[in-house]
Amino acid sequence: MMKLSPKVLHNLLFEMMRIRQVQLAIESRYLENEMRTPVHLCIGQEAVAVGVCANLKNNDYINSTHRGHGHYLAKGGSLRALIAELYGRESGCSKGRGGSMHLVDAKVGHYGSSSIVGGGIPVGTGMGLAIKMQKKKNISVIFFGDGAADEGVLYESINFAVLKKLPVIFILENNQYSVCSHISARQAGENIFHAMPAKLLMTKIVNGNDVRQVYDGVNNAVIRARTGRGPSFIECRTYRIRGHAGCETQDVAGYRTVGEIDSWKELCPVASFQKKLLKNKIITPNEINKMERKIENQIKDAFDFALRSPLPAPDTLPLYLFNE
Ligand SMILES: Cc1ncc(C[n+]2csc(CCOP(=O)(O)OP(=O)(O)O)c2C)c(N)n1
Ligand SMILES: [Mg+2]
Repeated sequence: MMKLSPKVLHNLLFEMMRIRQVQLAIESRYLENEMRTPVHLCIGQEAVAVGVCANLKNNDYINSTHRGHGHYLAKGGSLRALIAELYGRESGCSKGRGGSMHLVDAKVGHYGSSSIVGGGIPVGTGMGLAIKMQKKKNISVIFFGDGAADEGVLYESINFAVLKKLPVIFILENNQYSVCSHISARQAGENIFHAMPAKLLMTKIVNGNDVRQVYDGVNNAVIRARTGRGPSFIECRTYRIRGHAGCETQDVAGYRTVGEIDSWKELCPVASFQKKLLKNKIITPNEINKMERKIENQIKDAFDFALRSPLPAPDTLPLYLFNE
């Protein structure tokens, strides 16, 4: 494992705790029906967003998915603008027009999440091509789920990225489900992608619930991309604790067992990292308490901000449309 400073380790923990608490706060208010958007919570998957984005610079690009709150926050997106977006407010990151599945913030290199499963894959690959053609130094990182990996566009995009040696990193966030369908019903064999010779495409499988494993795996891929050696594919194995969409009570029953969910709760990426840092005396309980208070305040501030922000004015309805 790479040696990381206490400051970096604290930051990894803080970011994961923050994403978890934000998700819980959204969930707790979701049934009020004031957030008029479907939400796909990433509870249980925080280590992927944080471990990946901790390796990136502000001007690196990411493309995200419908389950994208964690990616957005980890890449430096504004919490106020996220919550305002869920409430459909003009001050939201997509001016209240996008909702939870269409977050965007070019200022921090977040070039959008998409409700089209797999939609970000060709876009992020194209952004890698743009970087190369413009001789820029940044890289393009694409988050996508195992459901998106069922689609042909992934293989076309990987082939193109390898062919053109693009600075692209494909991050497969394998939470084992596409809605209610388990991966074993959809994929032949154990590994989704392992067929390319290593020289062409660096591939790696990491424990997606271990932020250190994700960080280290992606670090190598980032170095490879930045030094012009081409794309990588990192599969992060994880689990979605909540249902496909909405809050806990809205998960449909029957497609997975309580025992399965409980066994993954035991592997919570946030609690396990917290425990590790405490055990190794890298953090104190008091420092964790302070982080919790800080996060609570940030969340309260963001919800207050969202709720006092205006809705988009009706006469702005025709703006931001393709109407040629
Ligand atoms: C092109 C397309 N096909 C199907 C859907 C319906 N759909 C929405 S989410 C989803 C599951 C995606 O699973 P995965 O990529 O593993 O992401 P996860 O929900 O697990 O984060 C599906 C099939 C869609 N939105 N877009
Ligand atoms: Mg999935």
